Amino acid sequence: MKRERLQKNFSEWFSGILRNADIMETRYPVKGLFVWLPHGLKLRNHVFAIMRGLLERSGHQEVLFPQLIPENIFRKEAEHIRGFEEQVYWVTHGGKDKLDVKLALRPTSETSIYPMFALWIRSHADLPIKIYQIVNIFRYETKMTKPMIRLREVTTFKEAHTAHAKPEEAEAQVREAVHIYKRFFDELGVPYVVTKRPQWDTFAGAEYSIAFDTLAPDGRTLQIGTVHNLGQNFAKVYELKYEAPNGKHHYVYQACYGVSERVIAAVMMAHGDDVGLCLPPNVAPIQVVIVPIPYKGREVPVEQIGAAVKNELAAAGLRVHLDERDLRPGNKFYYWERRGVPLRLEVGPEDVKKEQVTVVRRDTSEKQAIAKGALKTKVKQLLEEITGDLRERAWKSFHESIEEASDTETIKRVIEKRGGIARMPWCGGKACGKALEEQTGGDLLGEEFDGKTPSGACPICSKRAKVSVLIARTY
Ligand code: 5CA
Ligand code: ZN
Repeated sequence: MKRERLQKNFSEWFSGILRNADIMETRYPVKGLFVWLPHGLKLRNHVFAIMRGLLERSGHQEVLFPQLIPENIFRKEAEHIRGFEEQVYWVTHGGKDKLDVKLALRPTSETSIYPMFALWIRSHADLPIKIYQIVNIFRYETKMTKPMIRLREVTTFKEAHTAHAKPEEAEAQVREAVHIYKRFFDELGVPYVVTKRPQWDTFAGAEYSIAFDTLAPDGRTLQIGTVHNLGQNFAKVYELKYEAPNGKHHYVYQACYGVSERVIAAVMMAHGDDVGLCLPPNVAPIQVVIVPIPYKGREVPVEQIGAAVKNELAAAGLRVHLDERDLRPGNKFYYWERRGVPLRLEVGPEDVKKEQVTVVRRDTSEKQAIAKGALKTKVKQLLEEITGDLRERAWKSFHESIEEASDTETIKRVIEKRGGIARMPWCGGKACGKALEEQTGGDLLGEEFDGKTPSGACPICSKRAKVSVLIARTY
């Protein structure tokens, strides 16, 4: 698979794919808002089904909260407001009437959910609470908007919110969330680094934030998920208190964690190539496409076998499509390649005669014949192989883009010239962190979660390094 055009001009590749692979209509007349098209929406639903499964299996319950938040309630947590003030859309009128209390379109849902937690939490027996919802949110983003990546209406915001009796339980919840997200991205074959964001880049209202970043083909990192330890910051302003067995009242400890459709962009960019999409079988809307190759006078057996193959694979639980359109096979091949269908089956007169089917892998273009009797087993096996190979290839190239650096010149070379992530020693001081960002043009992603203690000195102050930190140019 060639990824030259993709790496050289990622933006153009990305917008081309959205249109040509029937993922998204980008001409909606409001900036930062886009339309999901059928193939894209199916992809989205498969991706988020994996997330739902992971959350349900770890004891999270799905809920659905309203989209509007009264201003007075929204404004309770000072840090949170400072972080979101500039990004909120306000509803000020109902018809011709000016509303007494303005209503915020949720930019995230802490301030909508936690007042209800206050009503639900009475005793220690009500804890822990672990809920999630998949909803739309609005953020008036001022950086350049981009479909799926930086939206003003995020249509697929999965946010989980928890409450616990003890600080160590909130801490453990953060670790569980990190584990869930790792499983999620591993299922999608999307490579990532996990870092603890520097203090100045912490989520508004959180004690600390853990973030997942992947790498776009142009060498910039993309934050694809975050996990926040909220401590008691929200509990104190929303009066989230429980009664302990000894009759004393305590504030709860909280965590929240979120991902958005940005992860779908990450799937597309991790596995795509110059032809177009290349989707992992577990989320591909169509896993196998069958293209009949009829020759004059021999159409009938080809079409019959095509239909039989389709029925057999569908009965085996695969998402399979038989392309019976009146188009040249070559055009059909290209059409499905662009859409990222993992396997193509061809049935021609020669296949009919030999009682076989020809199968072509989207990722490697490898072609082989499968005997009719082995079809089901072999197709399933190939889909599994593709899943593994895609993940491995993506991780390999990701690892190759992370380089050790001990001085600002090397950092610049790593993140600028080639594009990638530099790992370097850092004293942990804010002034040095800011200086590093300024001198290299990158952003500190943060200290690696569960990272090793570094050897070496901070490139700015030359003091012994406290942590290993990652730096990159970011989206
Ligand atoms: N309440 C917390 C956790 S649910 C929260 O809002 N965290 S967040 O702001 O970091 O957002 C979670 C994730 O949503 C981010 O890591 C990012 O991947 C994604 N995201 C945030 N803003 C946007 C946006 N404007 N467009 C697309 N995705 C976004
Ligand atoms: Zn320093």
